[in-house]
Amino acid sequence: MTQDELKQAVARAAIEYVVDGEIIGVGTGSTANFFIDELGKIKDRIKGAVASSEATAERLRAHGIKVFDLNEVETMPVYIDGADEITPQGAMIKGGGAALTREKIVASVAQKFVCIADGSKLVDVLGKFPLPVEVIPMAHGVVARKLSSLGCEAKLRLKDGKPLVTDNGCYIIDAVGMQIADPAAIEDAINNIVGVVTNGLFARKGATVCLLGTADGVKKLE
Ligand code: ABF
Repeated sequence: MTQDELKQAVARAAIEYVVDGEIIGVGTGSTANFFIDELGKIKDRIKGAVASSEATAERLRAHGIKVFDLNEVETMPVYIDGADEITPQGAMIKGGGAALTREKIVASVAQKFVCIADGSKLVDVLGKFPLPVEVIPMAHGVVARKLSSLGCEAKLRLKDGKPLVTDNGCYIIDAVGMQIADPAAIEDAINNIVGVVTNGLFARKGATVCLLGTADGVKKLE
């Protein structure tokens, strides 16, 4: 099976977690896109969705799914999204698609986080994938220096030669080469750096369930 077929398989399997008549939180990225396409097929069963990025909102609307502003929603039963890395305990690195802050906000409102990923994302120790950190633009220099002192190479993410600007008008620094043995401690430490909006570690609130696409079928970790 190709990587896309594995992503499609987990996207289909995640439909089981959609609660009829409710609002669902929807993530960002290629796996989440496959999920949105599946959600489009059963859109009459749900009230609508909250999106973790402008790109996801656009795709949801293209399928005729109503997109709610998060401020109109107090809680939702489930948030479904991909990850860049995930441990068997459900701690994740996210933000390769630069949507980490909105993903973390929407996930914080959901009762359950269902992670959908192809099997290549499962790791024992997080950190091979560069850890994204969203920063206030005027603070990118100072934040990069403080991140470097934690033992990584801090690289400002660029797009077309200029700093990539997130949906929130901020920049992303990728922390390369960080060995993340204690994800919750590192999540807290980076969030405590002044100028950081949030970082891509989802450990304090990780995945409740992970659906992993493998050659032997979809495996469930919970
Ligand atoms: C989002 O999509 C991000 O947090 C993560 O960076 C990415 C995973 O991408 P893909 O599904 O394309 O592998 O969930």
